[in-house]
Amino acid sequence: MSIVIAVTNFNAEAWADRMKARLPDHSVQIWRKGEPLEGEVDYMLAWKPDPAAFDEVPQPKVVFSLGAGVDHLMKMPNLPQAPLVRIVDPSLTTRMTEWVVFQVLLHHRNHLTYDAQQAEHLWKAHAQPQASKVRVGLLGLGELGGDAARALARIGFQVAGWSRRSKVIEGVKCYAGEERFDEFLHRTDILVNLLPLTPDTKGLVDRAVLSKLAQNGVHGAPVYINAGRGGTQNEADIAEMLTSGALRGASLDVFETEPLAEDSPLWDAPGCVITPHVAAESDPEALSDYIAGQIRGYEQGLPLQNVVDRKTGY
Ligand code: NDP
Ligand code: OXD
Repeated sequence: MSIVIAVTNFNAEAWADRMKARLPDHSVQIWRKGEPLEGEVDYMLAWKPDPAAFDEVPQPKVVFSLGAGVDHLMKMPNLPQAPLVRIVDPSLTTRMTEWVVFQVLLHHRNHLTYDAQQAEHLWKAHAQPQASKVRVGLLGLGELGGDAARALARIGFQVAGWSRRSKVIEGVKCYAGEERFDEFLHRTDILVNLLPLTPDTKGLVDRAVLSKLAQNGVHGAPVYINAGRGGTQNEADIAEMLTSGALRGASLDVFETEPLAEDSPLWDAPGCVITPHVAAESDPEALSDYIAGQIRGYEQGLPLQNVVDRKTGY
């Protein structure tokens, strides 16, 4: 059985070493453009590969995305028809929940104001509403959105979420489908986007959507937070709404083009927190265990887990 690794911006050698250590009876090769591979390929491990990889690598039986998102693969016209498996792992989920909870609390507890005051050596208290007065809404209630929603509910926020199919999550008001989208937005003070990038979600969060967020929240204007994918948002609209005060704040980990351009107005937009796609930097050892476990199970005849639905794109 053989594994091929095709990655950009990841350490291919380290991935190869980890897979060899876990599956010593498998051959592991690294794909490099124009360099022929030896023999058949059973499994391909891919992260933002050069599209030529799919022309040069013999048809694999399974493709593994080395991340939770698969938009980097779904956009490739020559993606093989083999099952496409994505990462679902606690080492990733818990990190994402940390980032989301931290950003929600940062805006809720007015941390940017206190940070600016500290720079001025200014001792000045501001009114602090309780979490139970603040309505957080999550776009996406999947592996990541569901976990973050539960954590925020435990802190005491009024939590709701929106997904494609209806869901039941204790302590979380669940909305589903386009017909309930506006209702969900109207009750939301802090919007957290954890949607995958698909044809249906591309450019979804624009001025029209953000203008539907609650205008009567205890903090005043709403806040927008995104750690899903930048392609689901309109960045010019967000920058303008932060500047005009239509948005009180934002926390953005993902952008349509990464790295974010040096001249993007988002860097200096008031109340905007920017992190460089690190919300859920995950542990490569844990992800390698997950992939090796899936390969072992597959070879014993067990079904693959977390296979992407090609029709919906996630
Ligand atoms: P899941 O597939 O588990 O969840 C996706 C959620 O989005 C589901 O609740 C799904 O609805 C919902 N959804 C998808 N399309 C629509 C739509 N058209 N309308 C309404 N709801 C929709 O994904 P994960 O939670 O594991 O990951 C989410 C995304 O987070 C990834 O795709 C990736 O892009 C991003 N990510 C970012 C990271 C970072 O460091 N910034 C790290 C890891 C992931 P339903 O439940 O009905 O299917
Ligand atoms: C992922 C990511 O999709 O890191 O896992 O964005």
